[in-house]
Amino acid sequence: MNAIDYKHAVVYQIYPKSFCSHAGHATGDIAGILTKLDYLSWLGVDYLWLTPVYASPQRDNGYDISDYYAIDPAYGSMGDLERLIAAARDRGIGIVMDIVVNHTSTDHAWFKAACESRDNPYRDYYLWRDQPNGWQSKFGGSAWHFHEATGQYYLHLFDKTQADLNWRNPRLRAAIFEMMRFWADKGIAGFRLDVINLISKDPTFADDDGDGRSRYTDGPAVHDYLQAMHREVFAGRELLTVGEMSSTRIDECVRYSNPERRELTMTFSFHHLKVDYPGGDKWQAAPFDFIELKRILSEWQTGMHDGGGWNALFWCNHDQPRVVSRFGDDGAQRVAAAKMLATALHLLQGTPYIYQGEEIGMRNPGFADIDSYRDVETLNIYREKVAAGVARDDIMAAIRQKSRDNGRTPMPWNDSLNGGFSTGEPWISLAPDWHEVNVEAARRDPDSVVHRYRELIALRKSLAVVRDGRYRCLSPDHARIWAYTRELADERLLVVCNFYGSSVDYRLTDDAIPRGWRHETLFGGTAPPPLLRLGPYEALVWRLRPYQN
Ligand code: TEU
Repeated sequence: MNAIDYKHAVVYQIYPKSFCSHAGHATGDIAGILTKLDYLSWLGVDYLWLTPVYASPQRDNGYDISDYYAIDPAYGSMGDLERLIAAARDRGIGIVMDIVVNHTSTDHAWFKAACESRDNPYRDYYLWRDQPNGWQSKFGGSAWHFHEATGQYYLHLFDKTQADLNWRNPRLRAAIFEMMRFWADKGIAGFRLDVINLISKDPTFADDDGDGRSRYTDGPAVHDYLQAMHREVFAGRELLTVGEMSSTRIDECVRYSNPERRELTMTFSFHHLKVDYPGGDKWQAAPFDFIELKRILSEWQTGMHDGGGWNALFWCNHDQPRVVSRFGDDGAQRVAAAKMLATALHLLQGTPYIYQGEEIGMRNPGFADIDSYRDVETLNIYREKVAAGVARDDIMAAIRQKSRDNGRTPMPWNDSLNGGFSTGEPWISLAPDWHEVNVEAARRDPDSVVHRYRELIALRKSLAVVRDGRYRCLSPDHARIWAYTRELADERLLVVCNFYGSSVDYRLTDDAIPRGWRHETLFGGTAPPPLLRLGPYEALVWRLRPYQN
């Protein structure tokens, strides 16, 4: 496959810390990833996105980079990474590096120099003020931290050990572009850009009537910076570039990803993953709003298609709970629910991302005790809520449902010690069901979730309508069914998904299947239209074509 052929591609996300430890350590390593390339190639994915493996004090699991040019020794060496790039390339798989340029670790040499004095040449690589404003950190508390020795506050939109960079400084921009060229020249196939739509802050640092996000989200110069990055790094190279966009809008994502604008290839947005945040509050246990989920995904499908943008499609990543627990059923109907969720997502327009373990239907681990959690965001929020007097049971119910650690438990490969993740004691416990839910067991069972993922990946490559068809929602108001079509001139897909655990009858609308067209069943039951009976968590997919074809 042509490396930049992203419309046919499927990306697999690896969280190296929890993927596979070759060395038998607490955390995974690059050598461990190398041992799993044959599995990933069997699955059929085109790219592997590695979350950050650079040198880091690991306060935010690598999203706090202290040296962009070095591999963290816990993951291996630069030689290991070069071997991975080459071995993946031999299998037609590209490596996508995660680049974090909104902030660095406070252990980075630039920040240390910036702290030496107010007139140090690196001072202006970061954002300093005499007084904090009202902006809040996304990990809780004020976004400003006082630096005693120089008597000013620095901005940190995330943890206080993650200092925000000053993109208005042309020297900083040049240093970032140079670093990115270094990685591109190593032969990687793309970049995933962490919170890239937060890099341009309102230079007046004015407050808004919330936590400040409207002053730095999709900020004033962000498109200029990305066009500069394109000119300086991406132009003339075949790279998949995906931007992580926090609290963004469709029109902004069209700008980021429409090829004519020369910014990025595609964007991640998160609105569909806030449908279980009641009143916008993540830290309350709550069921998800199914109608809202459909509404948001439908709006993004149509808006991005019409604007010539391109969506990155995903249910899971290292910051999110497991989708089968979240929007499906992690009890008796786990397998059906996981297959249905995969089918609903992979037949949309965009580039699907599979997060490690999603393809075997991994569940949230359900850790009941705060000592089982490792994530900085989870631990901060726990402290904050306890201090505010919230009952521990209420906090723990929310953490069990929402913590980022739900997605970070080690990958279970087989039924041996620690699920084959490592012979050493893992840095965080495995989900307790690993004897049952592991890669070996899934591959053995032809009806398991992993085989559905494999089929969906293959389908995307063989059917033009999966890549190019226009999306139309047939059931925006139905309480249990998400039905949609994808439409090209003489080919359609009909996708009907039951998001709940009991059977339901669904009557197709008259225009779902054009008169004189026939249907071929790709997945699910064979009931004749227009009255369809869907089993619990069933996904039914028909390919529709005119009779004469
Ligand atoms: O995430 C950005 C982000 O907005 C989410 O972390 C979100 O705010 C968080 O999950 C709250 O639920 C990226 C990375 O994916 C994440 O792992 C990093 O912690 C963060 O940036 C900072 O680099």
